[in-house]
Amino acid sequence: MTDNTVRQLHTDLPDLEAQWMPFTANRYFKENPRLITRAEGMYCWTHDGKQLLDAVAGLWCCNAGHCHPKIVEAIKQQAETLDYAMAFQLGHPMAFELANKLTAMAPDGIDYAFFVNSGSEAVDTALKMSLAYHRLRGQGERTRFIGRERGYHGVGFGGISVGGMSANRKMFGTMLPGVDHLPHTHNLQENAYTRGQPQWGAHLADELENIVALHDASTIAAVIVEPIAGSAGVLIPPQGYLQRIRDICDKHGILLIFDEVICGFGRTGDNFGATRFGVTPDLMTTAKGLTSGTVPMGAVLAKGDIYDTFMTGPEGAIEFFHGYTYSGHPLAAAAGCATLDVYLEEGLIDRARSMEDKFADALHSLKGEPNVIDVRNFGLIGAVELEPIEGKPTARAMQIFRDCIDAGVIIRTTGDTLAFSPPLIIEDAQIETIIETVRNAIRAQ
Ligand code: PXG
Ligand code: PLP
Repeated sequence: MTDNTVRQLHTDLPDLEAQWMPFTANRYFKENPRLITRAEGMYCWTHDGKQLLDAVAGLWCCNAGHCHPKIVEAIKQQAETLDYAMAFQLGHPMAFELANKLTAMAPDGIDYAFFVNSGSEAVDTALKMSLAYHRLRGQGERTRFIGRERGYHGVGFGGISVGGMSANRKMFGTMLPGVDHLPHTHNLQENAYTRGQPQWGAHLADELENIVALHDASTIAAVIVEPIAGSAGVLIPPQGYLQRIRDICDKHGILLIFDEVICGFGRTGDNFGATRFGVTPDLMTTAKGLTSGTVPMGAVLAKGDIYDTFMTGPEGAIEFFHGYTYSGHPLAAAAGCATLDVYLEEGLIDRARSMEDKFADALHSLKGEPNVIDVRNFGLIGAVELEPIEGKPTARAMQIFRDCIDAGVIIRTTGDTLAFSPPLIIEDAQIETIIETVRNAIRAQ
């Protein structure tokens, strides 16, 4: 850890009014501001000099730890050399290098990367790729998407339509038409306190057959699921569940999209959820850990067959009328290349795997604490679910979140679930600090 005495402090806060903050209680925050002004490794520092241990890697993204020197240096060098290059009909080397590195990490058969700037854009891109793919194959009537209850796929209109978190949907009208949802797999009666994948629940994948029977396979373009649902409370796929979804999609010619925005880049103790669970989708959406959170970037990874299907029109013509000004942005691409090198050179993905048992032991030691009703984990993802205070859902978890910050640890809450997703560089003693801080906060309730 760094010497605290040399850190830069910002004790004078800027005027906070003009920023409309995302997914934040704006009025509470502006009355009780807590700004992060510096970060390094496992730690962040607030404007008033408080050190915080980061148990969620920013927002599930800083997998290599904060301000990794190799990644910082790569971004600096790139900023000095090439700030921006036209992304359409021109290119620059770093984006191609990153595509090579990324597809080398992906499951066999996933050979192409399309760059975007966030997980939400990755999801919209993958949905559009699915529609266009079927149309190019003469199956343009395949227009439906199947998501899942309690899924989170970002906040674009595509993502909230296939997503299954009602708070993120209810204010925004009718969204995309023709979307249906699989049931979620969360069931405390059957699966409370499971370590890793629950045994119960693979049969819930069969609900896809009923949905197919209702709409007819010929109308369905793609199924999109997170290998592990993150934002809606860390829902681990039951044993065999993802394979059954894969089999049903194959049977009916439906594309399978894994949303790997959280599961990618070591979070599950492997390169991706797909590689850890041994199930290969047709398209994968990624973001977050791709640049270890340093520069916004996402990527859709596609099977060769999908790319090839697009490459059939006249040469010299644009094959996919889609892309972003900042697709493959040089700073993001440089950050991505350096990040993937760091994961590899420092063995961080293996490290995540080697830490998962200790992490699970520590989390599950919270069983029996007041109001704890479940503990679940996979890789370096963990969750502790709490009994809500009657009439005040989310209040208990939010109070624990605030108490943990006061005690020097950043955790994340979703509903009345506490979520954990530390940087992959976490040490044993830091796991202990996180869990004991959370234990005290739970007991103080
Ligand atoms: N898909 C999945 C599976 C995600 O987890 C997105 C898409 C959207 O990514 P962008 O980059 O557009 O935010 C996500 C993002 C939380 C939390 O604490 C999770 C996310 C974002 C912010 C907070 O649960 N996931
Ligand atoms: N809106 C306008 C007016 C634009 O010109 C553009 C891009 O050229 C966009 C939105 C999309 O921006 P981006 O490519 O950064 O997603």
